[in-house]
Amino acid sequence: MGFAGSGKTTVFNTLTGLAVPVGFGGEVRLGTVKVPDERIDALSKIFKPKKTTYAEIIFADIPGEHGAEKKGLSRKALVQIRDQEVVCLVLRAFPNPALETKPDPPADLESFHTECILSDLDLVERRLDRAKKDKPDAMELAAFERMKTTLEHGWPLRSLSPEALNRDYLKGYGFLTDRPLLVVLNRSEQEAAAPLPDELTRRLAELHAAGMVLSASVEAEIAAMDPADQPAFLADLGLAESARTRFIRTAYGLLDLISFFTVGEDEVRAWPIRRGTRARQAAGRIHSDLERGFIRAEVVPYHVFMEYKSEPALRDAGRLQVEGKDYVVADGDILHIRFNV
Ligand SMILES: Nc1nc2c(ncn2[C@@H]2O[C@H](COP(=O)(O)OP(=O)(O)OP(=O)(O)O)[C@@H](O)[C@H]2O)c(=O)[nH]1
Ligand SMILES: [Mg+2]
Repeated sequence: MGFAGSGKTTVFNTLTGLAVPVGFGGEVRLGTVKVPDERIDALSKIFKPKKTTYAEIIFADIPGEHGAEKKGLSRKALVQIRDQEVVCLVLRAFPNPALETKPDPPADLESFHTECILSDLDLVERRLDRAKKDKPDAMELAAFERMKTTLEHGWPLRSLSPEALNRDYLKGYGFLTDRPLLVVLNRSEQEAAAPLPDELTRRLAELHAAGMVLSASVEAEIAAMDPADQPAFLADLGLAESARTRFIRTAYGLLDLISFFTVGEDEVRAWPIRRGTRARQAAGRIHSDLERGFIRAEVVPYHVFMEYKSEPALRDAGRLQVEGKDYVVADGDILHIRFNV
């Protein structure tokens, strides 16, 4: 997401390695990126499966609103965000000759935030108005009143902890300020490696958002090169890692994601989940039947598996952990779900 000409499509190209034409407008585009994982590479070497599946991130590039008198987010764009799990806001920090205004990232961040607040407030107020007629659940009403006060103070809904706000009442609404927010500061090439300014870092902390810096046009060119050539070009910019690698790490940190693995001759696969997910819910990521008919999980931490390198060897050594539905899955766990439906 972002205002017109902030470099969204260029950022999209940088992250996906695609070469969608930049310049104004266009349609919504999707691009998929595999999340590299050396553990999946190693497991794949051992199992030689028919299929190796990495975790994926699907990016949607949503065009900005052009020609409008004052800049803003289009209705279409706002509707689009509702479908996304995470919002990535691109802030322009480079001079764009096609635009009259000078770059002002902090101001753009505030306008974006304000639009999202107003849009959410509108939904909340409409619900509260309706509540005057229908017979509302007192707890639901309290949740919406709480949301109203929060938004009126200019605070995003994501700042409310699960204890402070029961999100069961929010299902089907798609509140914009409840989405995790990752802000990308899109800079000129000369500043590609400079850290995020303190002012922005502080504001992002208040908004419960994560941030990162990139220089989209030059990094998009690098992303389109042969992977072997990329490190040298990145080093010239003063960067140790590609924008994609930095983005994935920031997004995983923001969402507190970890991966568990499933292995076998058919497929070796990574499954991203939120930290704290229990075995039964994790099984549901694979298939709803596995969640419904969950019996137990056989668990082997990745580093333990790599000591023995085969399931029979692990079994003989008594290193297969058997866990129930409430087991909290750890990063790198290899799971085998026993189920019955
Ligand atoms: N110098 C410089 N130019 C950039 C950078 N990122 C994007 N641009 C240029 O800015 C212009 C707009 O970039 P786009 O990626 O099309 O911007 P957008 O946000 O997708 O635009 P809309 O979808 O029309 O809102 C293009 O001419 C880009 O080449 C950057 O990091 N540095
Ligand atoms: Mg675009």
